[in-house]
Amino acid sequence: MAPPQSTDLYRLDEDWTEEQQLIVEQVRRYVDTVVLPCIGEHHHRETFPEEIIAGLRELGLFESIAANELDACTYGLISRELERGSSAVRSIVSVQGSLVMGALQQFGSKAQQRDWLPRLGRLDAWGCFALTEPDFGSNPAGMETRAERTADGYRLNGAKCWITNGVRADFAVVWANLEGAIHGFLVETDRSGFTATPIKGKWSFRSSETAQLFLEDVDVPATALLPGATSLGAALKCLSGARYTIAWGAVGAARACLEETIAYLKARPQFHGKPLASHQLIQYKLAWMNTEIVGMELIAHRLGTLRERGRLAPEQIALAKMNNCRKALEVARTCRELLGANGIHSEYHVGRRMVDLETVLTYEGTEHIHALTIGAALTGIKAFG
Ligand code: TGC
Ligand code: FAD
Repeated sequence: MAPPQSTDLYRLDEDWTEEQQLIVEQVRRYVDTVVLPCIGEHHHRETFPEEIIAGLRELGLFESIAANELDACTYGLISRELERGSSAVRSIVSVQGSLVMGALQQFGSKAQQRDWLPRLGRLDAWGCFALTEPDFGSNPAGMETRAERTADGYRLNGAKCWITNGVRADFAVVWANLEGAIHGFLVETDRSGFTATPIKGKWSFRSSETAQLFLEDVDVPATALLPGATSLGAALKCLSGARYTIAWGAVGAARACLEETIAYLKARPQFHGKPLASHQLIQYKLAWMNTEIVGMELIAHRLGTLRERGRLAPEQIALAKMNNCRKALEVARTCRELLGANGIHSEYHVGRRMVDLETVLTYEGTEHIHALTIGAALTGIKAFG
């Protein structure tokens, strides 16, 4: 029998520079030695994996983001490798890096950037991104959170829902309607009138902290306004950055499911002592999954190239986010099935990955929303309403 091949059948990893391959190896080692040994237990207990933070800090990833040093494909590869461990861990990068630091870098004043970026980069401070509301998820344009001018700043009132890192955050990037247009505000979470309540009882993203935020007459100074964020388009630009990391991350989640499943199928005999991996129907499913993963990775790579050229359009990100999340979830569900009863047990990672991918499919724009973005680009007709 020929020796088994890596699941990277198209040798896509050979395209990366030596430096990128070293970074991939470094993040992979971190995931194997720090994330994977503890993440299942945190998922089970619904607790945040505090012990992974020191290693994440040592990787220097957030300092590179703060210094604008990461090229698009390296950022993508890091997201892919982190999600080999856990979608919830990759989400830390999407929120702290793309949404929060991204909002500061694109729309913050020099003073706001100076105050927060170095601390966020060292993970000495945390931020969260508060767009979704209880009654406005897919349609943030309808938000009810309001800002009004005061003598020396703004007063905010409203509620935000499903906010990742909302309890841990030192400040929230709060999107609020000011005089008919949506603006972004940096709101320190210890301000009077600001409350963050954890959302417990999730069956997906259990190792990620999610919160509901309440703002009751929260007064902030004039310097809290993100000067460049004066329309919903600003929030959507931040989302573009995070959706990019999600498209890459989904590749890592799917590949991790496939690799765990192949190892399992080779070790488990059924029918005449033959390993499950030797049955034709099973090999068909492995082939289908690997083909989908190659496709996902090619899309992510192309997205990276477009981003490096500064030519990334919303519909291109929508296509990658929609396709890669849906395909990753299908791969995870198929792997779960191929592990039989063991597929529903926490001794294996596929079940956790599968339920986490349900969140990944929904947040940062659902499948329908991305399909409608692509549809609008193809036809010139917006069909959201
Ligand atoms: P629309 O009129 O289409 O657009 C308003 C303005 O924004 C511009 N724009 C974009 N700009 C950059 N990137 C994009 N992706 C953009 N999409 C639109 C657009 O050109 C326009 O600009 P201008 O200058 O003409 O004003 O807005 P709409 O109200 O019709 O909404 C469009 C829609 C439905 C696509 C948008 O609302 C949407 O994307 N909805 C989904 C909401 C969503 O994704 N929420 C995510 C919340 S954050 C989150 O989930 C974090 S998860 C955290 C974790 O990883 O743990
Ligand atoms: P809804 O908008 O109510 O949609 C429900 C269903 O209706 C979906 O299937 C959707 O596709 C469909 N639908 C909606 N509109 C249309 C339409 N026009 N046509 C066809 N179908 C439609 N938000 C933040 O702001 N910050 C965060 O940090 C954050 N973190 C999150 C973490 C987790 C674990 C989760 C689960 C969510 C998080 N979110 C966050 C919220 C997330 O972005 C929203 O859940 C998402 O945008 C969808 O909104 P919704 O849940 O209100 O669903």
